Amino acid sequence: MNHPTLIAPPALVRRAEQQDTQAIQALDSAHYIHPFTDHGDLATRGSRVITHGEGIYVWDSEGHKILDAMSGLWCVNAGYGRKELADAAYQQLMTLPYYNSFFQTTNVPAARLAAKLASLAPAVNGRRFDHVFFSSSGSESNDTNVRMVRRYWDLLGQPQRKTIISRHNAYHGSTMAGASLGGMSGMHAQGDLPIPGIVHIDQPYFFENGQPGESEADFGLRAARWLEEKILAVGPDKVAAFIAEPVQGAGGVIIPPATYWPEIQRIVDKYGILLISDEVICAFGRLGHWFAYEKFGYRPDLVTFAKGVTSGYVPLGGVMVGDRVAKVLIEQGGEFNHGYTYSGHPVACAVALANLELMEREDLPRKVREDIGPYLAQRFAELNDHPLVGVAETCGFVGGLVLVKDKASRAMYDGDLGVGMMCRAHCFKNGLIMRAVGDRMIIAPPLVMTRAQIDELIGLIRKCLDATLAELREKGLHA
Ligand code: PXG
Repeated sequence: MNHPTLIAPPALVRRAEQQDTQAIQALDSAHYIHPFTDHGDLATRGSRVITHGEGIYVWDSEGHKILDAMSGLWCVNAGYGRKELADAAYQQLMTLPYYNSFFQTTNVPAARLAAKLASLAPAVNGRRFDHVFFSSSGSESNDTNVRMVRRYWDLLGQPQRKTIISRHNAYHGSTMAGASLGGMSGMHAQGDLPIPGIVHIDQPYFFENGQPGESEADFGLRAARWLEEKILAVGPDKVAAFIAEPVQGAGGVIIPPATYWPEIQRIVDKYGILLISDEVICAFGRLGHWFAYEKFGYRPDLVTFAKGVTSGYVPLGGVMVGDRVAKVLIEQGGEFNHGYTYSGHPVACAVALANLELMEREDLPRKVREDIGPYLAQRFAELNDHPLVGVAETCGFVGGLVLVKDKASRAMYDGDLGVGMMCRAHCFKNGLIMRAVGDRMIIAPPLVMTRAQIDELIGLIRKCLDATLAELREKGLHA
């Protein structure tokens, strides 16, 4: 890589590699409750212990080098081992490790970062994003959105506007509000969710929901109009907001047809409801822009962010608050009874500032938009010739491909067979991290990838698809 990197100091790396994998796995299994994990299953398999990273690669405690095509969990946009991010954290820790922003106080990095983010968020139709609310995660940010949206309508004398419309298979976090806004049925089934006042429409997934003979463009319009139908069903005077990811990430990289977002914009405008763009995955260069609404040309009122703002080096999230909401909250709102201990955490904000400077200097959003994004698109699309692939497509630096039983009819495998998980196991075995969402295999690589590394990635994916196909044939499950 041609940028300065900080690999964990060699002595530390050696120490980590000398750790007895089994001893760590035993501690892990005995004491650590992992997110979204079946612990019975984990105990029998044991955790993979990741010890260090550099550039687009991570290493495990057995010394395996793995190409991380998921940027950790969609967040390590600047790649691993960036010394200046570690330096920024160290400097800030030594200067002021913590102070709150509650009682008429602020701190230097938080104020600077708010201004920086405001300068990066493009105005749309004269509406600006001059204000930012900070949290520590995407989930907290979406909880903030629910509170802020309801407060906004209360202040405007329309307290009956409480309902927020979201989409099935969306992911908006794991707190009570986040999981309710999300459309994951598995999450709703645990804990009596969604909470009241949150309803869902279907996702714009052409591969699955397009009708025979229907063009993708027509499907995009039809899918957007589900929003209008839901607004009318709930009652237009009761709807507060619509929330959506520009491209659904955790749902399996569902890229909406080009007609979808303009029609959504028309509908939210027609009924005057707020639009929340959840860009926890899609912002900070991921789709080739600082913010993804810019790519699709719509005009959100609130933008959720997290992950890539610090490249995941430390936790930070927040909400970009557009003029429409900020004006009401600030001019008419009095005290907004909401906030977190770590809102505007100085270390997180200092790392975010360093990360955004790094991304600006290396011109990563433009690189994704004009260089490595189109190259990834071209190389990833070549996988469409593989017998297991129903469709392979990317948007900026996210991509997804569907594993199918029959290419011609696009028939899917029985979900219980776990073909996606089978493929994921082959990826791990071959030094590649790719995620399986059902039978969709997805990627979101670090934005610092070179073209040669994209070639390496595509070679690895093909190898893993071949291995999956061979296993399916061995088991008599593929012709
Ligand atoms: N919104 C979106 C769009 C997200 O992708 C969140 C909110 C919540 O962020 P926090 O920081 O609270 O986790 C996310 C997070 C997956 C996966 O399996 C994706 C996320 C989190 C965990 C797993 O792809 N995205």
